[in-house]
Amino acid sequence: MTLFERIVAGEIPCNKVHENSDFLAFHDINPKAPIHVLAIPKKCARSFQEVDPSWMGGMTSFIQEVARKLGLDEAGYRVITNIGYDGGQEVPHLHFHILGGTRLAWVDL
Ligand code: DGP
Repeated sequence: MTLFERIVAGEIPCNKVHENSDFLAFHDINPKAPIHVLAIPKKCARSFQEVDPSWMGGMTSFIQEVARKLGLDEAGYRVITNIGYDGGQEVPHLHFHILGGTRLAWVDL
């Protein structure tokens, strides 16, 4: 079971932002911006590379709802998904970082 599956199951607590039958959003434990929320599918895919594309419509709508709920939709925000080792992915359960609350700098390489 992945860490995020354990959060979905309620075994590990989270600071929940939004939820429906397929997706969950909660605050990141180690925020990199004033607002840093993770949006995940409850059914695990390891990463964006492995997700069934038919899930992405629902995932997109869910992220838009989360952004509206957080009040980010007008000012703007950033969505990032890290994929695999070179992508810096630590938790092998597809998740989208939703970052905002300030003017974000572009990433340093
Ligand atoms: P990534 O590097 O893309 O796999 O991002 C994993 C994120 O998950 C990272 O920003 C920190 C966050 N995280 C790790 N463990 C926990 C946890 O137990 N609770 C919460 N809320 N976030 C976690």
